[in-house]
Amino acid sequence: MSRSEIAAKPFPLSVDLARAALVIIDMQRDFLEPGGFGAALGNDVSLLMAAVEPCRRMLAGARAAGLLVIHTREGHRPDLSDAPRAKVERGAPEKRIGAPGPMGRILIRGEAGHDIVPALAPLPEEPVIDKPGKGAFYQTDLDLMLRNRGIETLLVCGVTTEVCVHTTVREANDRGYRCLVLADACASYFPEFHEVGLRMIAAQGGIFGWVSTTDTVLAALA
Ligand code: C5J
Repeated sequence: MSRSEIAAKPFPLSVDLARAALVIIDMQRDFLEPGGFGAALGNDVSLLMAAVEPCRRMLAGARAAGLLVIHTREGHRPDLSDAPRAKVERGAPEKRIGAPGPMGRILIRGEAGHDIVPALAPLPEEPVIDKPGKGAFYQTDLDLMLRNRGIETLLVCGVTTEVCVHTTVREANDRGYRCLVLADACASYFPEFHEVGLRMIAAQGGIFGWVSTTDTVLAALA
């Protein structure tokens, strides 16, 4: 694979595709599906579901091009030993992490709602990073995996734009990775946060990274 110049904001990014990885953030049933935890909180999950097809196309393109694909999931151990009290003790007690939810205990590993949506199911050889925080680098072996493979650029998509995507991109940027965020393959329950979140990434000459689209990146991978 070769180097490719990918159109992006705030300026085109030159990507060595052999040193690029696709990172799909938290496309979990509880956040996305009607009948899940996100919906139970009163969110319009169709806003998040809109990112599934762009993510699916990006995933297919990355697999076809032989890119490393990494999936992440936000969640905790069943005994909550990895969940800070400050995180657990937030919101109404019946809607807290570990409480019984519509698809099993909320944000607990192994529960149905914690799983990735079927359309984006990881292949056995694709690493899945189970993360206790919003950022995919915090208390995980993601950085080690990326460095072992010589990865320099992350193509980032998933949900939600302003929370786990943003936190991960900020963490990655500080660790020296170039992050190219796929605007249409990210989503938020709050459209205005999605828009502003993307603008924040590309502002000030790309202060955290670059923003492009699924079609643009797929054309570069083809
Ligand atoms: C993610 C969240 N994945 N919003 N989580 O963004 O709590």
